[in-house]
Amino acid sequence: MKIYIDGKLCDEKNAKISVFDHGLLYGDGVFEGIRAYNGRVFKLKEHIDRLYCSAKAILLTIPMSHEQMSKAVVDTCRKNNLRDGYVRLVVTRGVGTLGLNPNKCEKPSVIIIADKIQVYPPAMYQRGMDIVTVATTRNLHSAVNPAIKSLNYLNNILAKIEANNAGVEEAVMLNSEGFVAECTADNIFIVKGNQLMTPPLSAGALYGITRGVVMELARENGLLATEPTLTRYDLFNADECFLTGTGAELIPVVKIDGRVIGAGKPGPITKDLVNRYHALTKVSGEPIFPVK
Ligand code: PXG
Repeated sequence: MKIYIDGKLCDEKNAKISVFDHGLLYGDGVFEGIRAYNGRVFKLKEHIDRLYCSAKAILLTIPMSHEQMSKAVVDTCRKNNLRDGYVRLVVTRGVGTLGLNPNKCEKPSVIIIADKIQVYPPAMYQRGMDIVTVATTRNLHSAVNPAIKSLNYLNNILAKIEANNAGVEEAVMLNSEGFVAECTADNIFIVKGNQLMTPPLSAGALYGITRGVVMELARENGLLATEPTLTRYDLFNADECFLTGTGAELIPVVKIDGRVIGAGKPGPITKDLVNRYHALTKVSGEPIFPVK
């Protein structure tokens, strides 16, 4: 595997960064997780735009244009002969001194890894997933804003550990007011009647790219897709529930905190959206290989 680091492609064993990089020392940086399907990078523009928004929010100037970044992602996929896989795009504050002042960092580093991903076992997509609400709340907007996809994922990792300790794979995170925000690496949706609902960004949800695609697919299909504030009560009494994320795609949820959701199996609206999502991933996206 070849890894892109600051304009150069290195062998995996030589793909190293400095121990003085503030991405390591302080989690000072931003990232994106992107998928490639059928020789195309899915929703590349949306991911690149979000990366630059995250960077702007932490006053990090990425030393490349949006176009150069998009090209670097596509080129890295092509050089790795990746048709279906996962791209991790990381921008760190760069090498600095021991002291957290970001002004002491010379230049941000850009890293692109094009690999494979398997977030959840395949059977879980068929059966549906059990999740639990955890005690660790989503970051406050006044602290590290939850809209920033920063290298500082410790809050989410703590929530993930709580989920693991409870014997499940994902955690529902509430915000500090007790409203549902999202999961540790996925947005959450419920279906009630012909309405699809997901927490608003103001509740502490990440502006998920998959979330946006699913809202669009739902509306195209005549569903009402809204973003109300949701409580655990709303989750427990939903007809259907599923999670969305670049890594997870769409995964049905059948139990939350011991409460069976709907019929206790993946619901018809969820299944339909899963099919529509997969169909879209196959035909849309930035081509990795020259189109003949
Ligand atoms: N919330 C959080 C906190 C996330 O990190 C999502 C929601 C879903 O957003 P997208 O844009 O992907 O629909 C994420 C995304 C991984 C991995 O390494 C994590 C994400 C994406 C891809 C891979 O587990 N998180």
